[in-house]
Amino acid sequence: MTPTLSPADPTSVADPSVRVTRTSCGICEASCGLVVRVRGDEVLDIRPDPLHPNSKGFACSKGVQFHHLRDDPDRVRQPLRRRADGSFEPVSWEQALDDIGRRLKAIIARHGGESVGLYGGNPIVWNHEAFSLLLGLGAALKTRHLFAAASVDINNYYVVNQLLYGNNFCSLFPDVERTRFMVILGGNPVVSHGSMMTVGHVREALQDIVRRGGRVVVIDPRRSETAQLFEHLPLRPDADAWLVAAMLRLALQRGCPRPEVAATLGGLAFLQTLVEVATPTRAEQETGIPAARIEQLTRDFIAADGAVLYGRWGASLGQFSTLTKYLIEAFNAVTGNLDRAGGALFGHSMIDIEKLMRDTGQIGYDRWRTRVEGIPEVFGTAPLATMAAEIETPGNGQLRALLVSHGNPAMSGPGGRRLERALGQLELLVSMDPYLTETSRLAHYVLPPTLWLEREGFPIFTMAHTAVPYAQWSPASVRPPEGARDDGWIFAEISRRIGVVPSPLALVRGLGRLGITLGARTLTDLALRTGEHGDWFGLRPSGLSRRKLLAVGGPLLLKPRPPTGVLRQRIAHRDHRVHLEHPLFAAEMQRLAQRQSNDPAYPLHIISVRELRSHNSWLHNIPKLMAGERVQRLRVHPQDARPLGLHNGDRVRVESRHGAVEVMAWISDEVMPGVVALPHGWGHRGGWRRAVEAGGAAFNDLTSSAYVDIDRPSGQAQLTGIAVRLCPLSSATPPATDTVTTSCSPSA
Ligand SMILES: Nc1nc2c(c(=O)[nH]1)N[C@H]1C(S)=C(S)[C@@H](COP(=O)(O)OP(=O)(O)OC[C@H]3O[C@@H](n4cnc5c(=O)[nH]c(N)nc54)[C@H](O)[C@@H]3O)O[C@H]1N2
Ligand SMILES: Nc1nc2c(c(=O)[nH]1)N[C@H]1C(S)=C(S)[C@@H](COP(=O)(O)OP(=O)(O)OC[C@H]3O[C@@H](n4cnc5c(=O)[nH]c(N)nc54)[C@H](O)[C@@H]3O)O[C@H]1N2
Ligand code: SF4
Ligand SMILES: [Mo]
Repeated sequence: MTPTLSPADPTSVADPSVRVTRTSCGICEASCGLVVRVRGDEVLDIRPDPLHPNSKGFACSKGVQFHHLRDDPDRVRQPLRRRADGSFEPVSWEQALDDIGRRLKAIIARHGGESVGLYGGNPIVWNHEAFSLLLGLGAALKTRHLFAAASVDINNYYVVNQLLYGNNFCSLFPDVERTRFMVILGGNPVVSHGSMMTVGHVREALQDIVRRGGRVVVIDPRRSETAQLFEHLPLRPDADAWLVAAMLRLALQRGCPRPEVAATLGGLAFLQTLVEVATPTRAEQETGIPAARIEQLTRDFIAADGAVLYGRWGASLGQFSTLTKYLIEAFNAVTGNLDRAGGALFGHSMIDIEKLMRDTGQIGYDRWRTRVEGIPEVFGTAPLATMAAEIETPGNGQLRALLVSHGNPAMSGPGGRRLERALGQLELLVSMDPYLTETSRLAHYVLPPTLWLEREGFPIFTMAHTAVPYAQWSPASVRPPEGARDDGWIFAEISRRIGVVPSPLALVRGLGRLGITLGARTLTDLALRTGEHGDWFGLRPSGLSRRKLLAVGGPLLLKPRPPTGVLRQRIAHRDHRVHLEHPLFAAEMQRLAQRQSNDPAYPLHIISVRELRSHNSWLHNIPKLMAGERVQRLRVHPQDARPLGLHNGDRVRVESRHGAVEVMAWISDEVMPGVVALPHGWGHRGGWRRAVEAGGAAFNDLTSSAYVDIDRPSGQAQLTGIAVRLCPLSSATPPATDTVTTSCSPSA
């Protein structure tokens, strides 16, 4: 019998054998509210939560199919130890943890805590306990080898937020619900469901902008699923900084900022000098967008009553991502759109993450630099692009042991094969992952974790950018399978075995040594209870606590909208103004102006594609999500395909200066001429059978983690706009003589 779901009370069911929980999805940043129905240990179904204040009854196929991942026959269900021949054997938790503890202790004794590293991948964002313990263990070991997926994603935000607003985690986000004009630079929210903005049913929310008479302009080298629905302006990959600098120059010439806005900004004269080089002519040359269009866009933006320039992944993974993000913030600021309805907003969260991260000592930039390449730290972490060099380079502080949680760096990290080789050289690699991934297969131990559906939690990060601020702390919806353990528990057990207390707080470490344990969950609850919405241990009976939220069982509305008019209060600098001046930005502008963007041997540029039914590298093993014979296809513009004699379905070799992959070509004008586009997350080599069968090639084999190829200030790798050439492997028709590339390497 299938019990019915009541929209008035999504948890009411007639069947007493069915247990219903309300939770939030832990796959992407939309963090949609979900209703999960369970009988015994079986998840009957997962549906959108119609009463969730932010996601408002929306969920995508990944969220509602997640129980198939829980039940996947390829899921690792007991700790595995790698044998000498590369195969794995099951071992008990005691055996695995004791041996890991012993080996770590020996490595630390010989080489110090610095020789141990930690990597937290993207899904750790939905596991605040594991994230706290990962940071805590890093602090206890005093290691600088603390890596986060943020460094292949948003470290440019975290650098700019720190310099401009005084806190890495003070991330402003677009007021999609009220804006009259939204410019999307390098984002595809119709597929990604939004990043660094948590907007329920984002496609509808964007369409509403147009319905209320506003505009949405999508600036993207590819006519993405979002661009197809709105105005599309193609631009050359990794030219965003030129576009925004030119728009800023024009805005400043047109009398921006107004005096009352200027009073909130420091460093206007610096900014003015900085963007001088970005004349409309130069910007047209670099971006491929006609100067007249850039001028019109700027005029329309200034004229709109509430406008926002939103730059995301595509504008964050080029070689100038920190500069680009800086220019975006500066543009919103000088046009008077910071901290106003319809512009860019400061978030409002159940737990003040800016304060939490400051109190735990994470906040900062460039307090130290990486050992080998001298890249600045960002909120206490080192960039993933430096991991291979830290493993490869001998000397004091060499990285010798690594614990990976919620991540697949061998696939999602830059410089693909180099990183894979480096991971293989580690004295100890532990991968906490539900699958035998490309990373896990290199590990000495694979430890099976619980999944978000199977543990208590809340989306601490995405709550900081919600269009509708709410509070939620969900119970586990279903028991984990027998062999799985929470990542947080695993970190705690490893810490115990090596004799450290995993906390960034010296006080907590001290108490721990006296035998008094304050768990990560207790401390997060403490932050909630003593915060703006807290119950202050009964002093404010209407306030919130973990216990209360678990008892409520679902989300609670905190405010109908995030606040405005809070700029002075939220900026952490002593003068409470936006700091636009920093020598780093001048140096970056100079580096940009001197860039040589054309490499005649590699005349095309490749960009990465995100697909609706994939999530980075990890949902390709779910048959329902792979239905319809999904294949990986390289999009090639007809103008570039013709001289090579390329047709749909032909095999083609893509070569960059860093590596090569062989893929299937698909001729399409959705990409602009000169640009090819390939989905990430294919070309699996691990033990997830369906994913491996799906074939394809690993995008990141084309990327580099070398110092010369990264965004210097953030250490972020270049994952978009990489120069490549195409070499047809099998083609129905012979290539024409004026071929785009003449110097392909002999193909394998
Ligand atoms: N070419 C290219 N490269 C990219 C990107 C791209 O678009 N194109 N995207 C970049 C971005 S934005 C990001 S965020 C990074 C992501 O990089 P990573 O976070 O390193 O990698 P993912 O591919 O997301 O892998 C996540 C892993 O976590 C595992 N996992 C899922 N849930 C849990 C859990 O609850 N506990 C534990 N322990 N493990 C879990 C999954 O099985 C999977 O193996 O990749 C970056 N790399
Ligand atoms: N279905 C699905 N959803 C996801 C994910 C997923 O893998 N699958 N991953 C999640 C993660 S970890 C993240 S970080 C978010 C990211 O979410 P978004 O920030 O929306 O990123 P993408 O969807 O990669 O869209 C980036 C867009 O930038 C364009 N682009 C590429 N290079 C450039 C460039 O140089 N300049 C400009 N202006 N545009 C460029 C691409 O063509 C693409 O349309 O998505 C999340 N949501
Ligand atoms: S949009 Fe993202 S958060 Fe929402 S259900 Fe899909 S995967 Fe989950
Ligand atoms: Mo990401």
